[in-house]
Amino acid sequence: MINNHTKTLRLVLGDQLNINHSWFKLVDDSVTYVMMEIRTETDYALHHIQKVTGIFAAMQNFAKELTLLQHKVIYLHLNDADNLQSFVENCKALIQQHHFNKFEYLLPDEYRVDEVLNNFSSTLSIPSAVFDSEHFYSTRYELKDLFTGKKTYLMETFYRYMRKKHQVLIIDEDKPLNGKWNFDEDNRQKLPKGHKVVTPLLFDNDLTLIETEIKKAAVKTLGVQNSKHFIWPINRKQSLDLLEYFVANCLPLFGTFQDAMAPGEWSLYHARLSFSLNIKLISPKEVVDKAIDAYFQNPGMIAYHQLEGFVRQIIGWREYMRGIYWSQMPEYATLNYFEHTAALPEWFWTGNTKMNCLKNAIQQSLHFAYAHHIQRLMVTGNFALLAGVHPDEVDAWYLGIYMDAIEWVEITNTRGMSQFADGGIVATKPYVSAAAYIHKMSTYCTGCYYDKAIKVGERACPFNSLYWNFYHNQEHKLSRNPRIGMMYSVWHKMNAETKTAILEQANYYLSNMNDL
Ligand code: FAD
Ligand code: DLZ
Ligand code: SF4
Repeated sequence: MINNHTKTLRLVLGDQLNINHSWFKLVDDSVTYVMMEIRTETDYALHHIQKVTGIFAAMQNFAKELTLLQHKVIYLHLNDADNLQSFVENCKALIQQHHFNKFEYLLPDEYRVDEVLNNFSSTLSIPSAVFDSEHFYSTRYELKDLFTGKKTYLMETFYRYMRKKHQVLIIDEDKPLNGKWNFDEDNRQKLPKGHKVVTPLLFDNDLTLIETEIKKAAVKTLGVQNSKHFIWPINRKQSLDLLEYFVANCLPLFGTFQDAMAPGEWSLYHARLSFSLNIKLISPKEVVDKAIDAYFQNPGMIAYHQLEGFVRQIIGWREYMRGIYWSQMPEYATLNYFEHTAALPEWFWTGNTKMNCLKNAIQQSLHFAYAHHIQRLMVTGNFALLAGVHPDEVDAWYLGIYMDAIEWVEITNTRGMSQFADGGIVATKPYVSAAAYIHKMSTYCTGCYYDKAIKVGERACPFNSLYWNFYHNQEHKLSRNPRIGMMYSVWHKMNAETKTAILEQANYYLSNMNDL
């Protein structure tokens, strides 16, 4: 029964746009929802302009949807005169003005905001309550509990646990469908010459008014956009359309070309659903169920390894990263295993480098606020690690530049998987490579100023010397890693002259990083 004397203020954050949440099932006159565009959120990172515009658009659409459903909504726009520009100050003021006698919010995904709202509610003189966001498969601390007492947090262990627990692609209660948990060996090919990649589904949203407001407020952003034809999904319908398009057009080749890279091809067979997922316009379960339905409804069209690889990204990697985040924060944000100190090269902000792989990955990121996983891991991330960049700098870049960058999933991927700054919690070895890997998976090296095949000399690919320089410098930390031992035997077998030349070349590049 609804208590008429209660007047509740419920806060909905910009990444909590889950219309299927139980909060919204019942219209309750005693409840008012508040959503706010605020400077603490626009300014905690230097965000891509498309990310700020897209989040505001999605928030505004969500508020409209709630209003249409007859919910009471207060929406504070960025330039509203009464907007105090912080969650706490706005909520405080609203509670006072409207005499709310209860405050409720949904569990934030970010440690920073969690702390703020926790402190706020504990100092309030009115009762408060916090609710689950009803989005993820797992709870905040489920991974931590699963690995209690264990030294390592293997993703594969977590993935199998999740498959069994949620009965996803499982037979006889606990056995993987088709006999194996992981079919990755069938995935990951280079794009064949002449292969025509599927055209990405782009939306055509006119967000010029939102862009004008962001500019009026002089919010500092990076990257570019065409706000008259904004390409990302900004509501649930568009997110579902993108999901539909993905399963019909991209899933059949998702795994095959998951790690492929080519100039001009910015999304290949990737889903580009991470933005919709991370702001909760759609749920991971909807995405997984849709992909599985497509597989069973179109026998022969989607091979099992494509489906399994995709499902693993969502119920494996995505949930795993969230679990790692909540098991390790706040210390995680301070980890710097290799004690790296260098600054990010200036061209990370422009893409103006002669290194073709980096130029492509960075320029497309500035253009689309998107790069796929292997571009993030094996091009930009690989370079930052080999160049000894401080993980704070690397994190700040990744937290700003991508549409999907929210700290819980950004920092675990960046500081953990990509920079190995956690010393091996997420990854079992650093993801570094020389030019050979980039050439194996891409066509970037053809037409590059640098020569992929040489380690030393004016045109030597910087990855080649930086790679050995990194292993050489970190031998005391890495040589006992059983997955790396082989590399050290190769390094030790090189003659002293060659080694010196490689290290000199690397040092030259490191001293002239902005000119590469
Ligand atoms: P697809 O390749 O189509 O994969 C499908 C879905 O699987 C994604 O939408 C995503 O929800 C999930 N997924 C795949 N890989 C991962 C992963 N490693 N961790 C978590 N979820 C995953 N992802 C973010 O959502 N936000 C980030 O800020 C982010 N930062 C990253 C930084 C680095 C250095 C690296 C290496 C990876 C990062 N990722 C991040 C993970 C991954 O690159 C993106 O999720 C993916 O590129 C999003 O594009 P997509 O939707 O086309 O993904
Ligand atoms: C990323 C972002 C931006 C740029 N702006 C807002 C905002 O003005 N209001 C808001 O509620 N959320 C915004 N977000 C997403 C938040 O950063 C996200 O909701 C919090 O980090 C909680 O995880
Ligand atoms: Fe990148 Fe080196 Fe290949 Fe050039 S040669 S594209 S820098 S890996």
